[in-house]
Amino acid sequence: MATFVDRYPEEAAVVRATFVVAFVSLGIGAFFGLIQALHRTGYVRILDSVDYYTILTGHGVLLALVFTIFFLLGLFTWAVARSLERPLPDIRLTWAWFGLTTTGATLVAVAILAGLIPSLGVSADVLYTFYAPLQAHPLFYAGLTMFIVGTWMAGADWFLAYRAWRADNPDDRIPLQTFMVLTTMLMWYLSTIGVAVSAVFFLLPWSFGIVETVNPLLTRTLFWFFGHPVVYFWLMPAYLLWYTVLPKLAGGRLFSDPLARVVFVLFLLLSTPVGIHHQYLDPGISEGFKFIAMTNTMFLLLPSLLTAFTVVASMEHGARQRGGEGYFKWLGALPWRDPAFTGMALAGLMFAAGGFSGMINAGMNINYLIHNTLWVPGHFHMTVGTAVALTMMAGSYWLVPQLTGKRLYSRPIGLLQVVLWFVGMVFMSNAMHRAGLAGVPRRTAEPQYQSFDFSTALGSVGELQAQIAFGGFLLFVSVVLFLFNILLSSFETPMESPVDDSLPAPLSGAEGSPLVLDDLRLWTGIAIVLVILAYTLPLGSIVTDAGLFGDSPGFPVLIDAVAMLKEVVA
Ligand code: HAS
Ligand code: CU1
Repeated sequence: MATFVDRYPEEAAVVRATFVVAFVSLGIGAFFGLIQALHRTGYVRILDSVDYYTILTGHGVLLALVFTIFFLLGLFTWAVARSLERPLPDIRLTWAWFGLTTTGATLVAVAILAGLIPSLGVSADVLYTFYAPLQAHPLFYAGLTMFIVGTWMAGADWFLAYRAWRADNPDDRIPLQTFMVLTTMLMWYLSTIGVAVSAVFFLLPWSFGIVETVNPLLTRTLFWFFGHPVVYFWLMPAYLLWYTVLPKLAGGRLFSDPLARVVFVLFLLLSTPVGIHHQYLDPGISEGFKFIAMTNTMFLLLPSLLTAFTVVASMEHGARQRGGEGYFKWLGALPWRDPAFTGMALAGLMFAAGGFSGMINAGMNINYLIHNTLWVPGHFHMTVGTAVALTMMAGSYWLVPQLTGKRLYSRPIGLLQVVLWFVGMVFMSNAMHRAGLAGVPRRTAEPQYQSFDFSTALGSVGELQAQIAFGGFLLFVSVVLFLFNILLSSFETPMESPVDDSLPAPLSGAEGSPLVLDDLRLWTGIAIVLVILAYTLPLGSIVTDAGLFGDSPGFPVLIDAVAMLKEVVA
């Protein structure tokens, strides 16, 4: 079987382009992370603390939004072409969304980094969550809007490919990888409504001075309408790799295709109506709505717990095909020398801990203890920072040879890199969690206060700071090794024999699952109803309390139109 790059050369070129943008963002964002880790622990301060927030905004945007989503764009393009066994409908549309997303991301990055040169008068020190009352230059919101529209176009590209495939295969079940892409994009279309409304109707006109004020709680709630689902937009590509590639790397087969479909349908249904779990301490939202968000969040643990079961069962199946035995000894039979396998397995292992800390976050009462403390960055460096980022790096070791036709430069370096990432993250995220419990705040350049010492139950904050700096340093070294390995792979000689990118059939296939699972219209309809139930009243009360635009009446042109209408009617 020819390698992907031979079968779909044009799609492979787009995937390579998205990976280049993703990896450049990874490198810059990781460098900023090193600066932050050394700065806030007091070891090395190369910039003024006032510039820390520019670097922190760059770190969050380039890593959490650009690196992850550009990798997703490439991975999903690969997965759709591969699993439908056909090229995308029109490569011009594909390059168009790549161009729009890349231009948008570049404008956002320019708006952020311009903040380091005050004379430019452009800044966006709004952190990656960019909610008011922090305000960025219009360039930031314009770039963000372009980026989001570009991702919508990418989704349309993949849906058009699916529709063409469906016309030729009216009775087949949706191939699993395409099913995962389409359900993820449906969730993305629904959840990005919040951030698109916030950016286009409120933040952009506000940053242009067209409206004087916004209602910060409204724009913040619209952000979190999107802000929790976006974490699953990062996670679902990792899950696509854990479900469809990791079993093969383990030498086995996916335990259950139907269970995988159930998991992705649950994410489509439940990802969006929970965003208020980021706002347990926000005034202006009633406790009742927060309680509903908490309850929904607890349901949301199910798809990941199902994943833990399915993926580990698949790994065990692989291990036993390789001669593994016993209750746990089979772990030793797994291919731990393969950087792609070991990176994904370690990412999953850390996600078990990251998920646990997510459960702590989700408890309304216990959240009061950790909200806005360093515990939360501890949580998301295990989730997006490892479950997602390490899986994407590990997956690249398996994907890049298929996209270039050239072998990986060094598997040993790849193995060292993934282990270094895991060890660095253990140090950094564990210390962040513990510092958070001692009350150390997040998003602060200098978390020390006059005549006040944080006291921890175990050890000292100084010891925790050392672990954060040390862990952060290991993570940076790990990224350098990753980029070095990928870069040198591009200079390797082309491989004679094609890469085996075949994926074994699952142990229990789609044919064993109810056809209704593939009824994407039904699941999307239910998802929309759940979002309406979760958000109508909270948003309604927020607008009633403090208006659409806060203290100002809103768009002057709208005000005049309303006044004119009143005159006509009167
Ligand atoms: Fe979270 C805050 C709750 C998952 C990311 N989260 C954040 C923020 C980010 C983030 C970025 O309820 C900060 C936002 C900000 O800047 O303010 N989170 C949860 C819950 C889950 C969860 C309940 N988060 C994620 C994922 C993320 C992510 C995934 C990124 C990808 N999170 C919260 C809450 C807050 C929050 C509150 C607000 C805190 C505050 O007050 O600000 C759940 O989805 C977790 C479910 C996961 C599990 C684990 C299952 C285990 C698996 C591993 C299988 C093992 C394998 C390998 C495959 C139950 C699937 C095994 C290996 C062998 C060798 C066998
Ligand atoms: Cu969340």
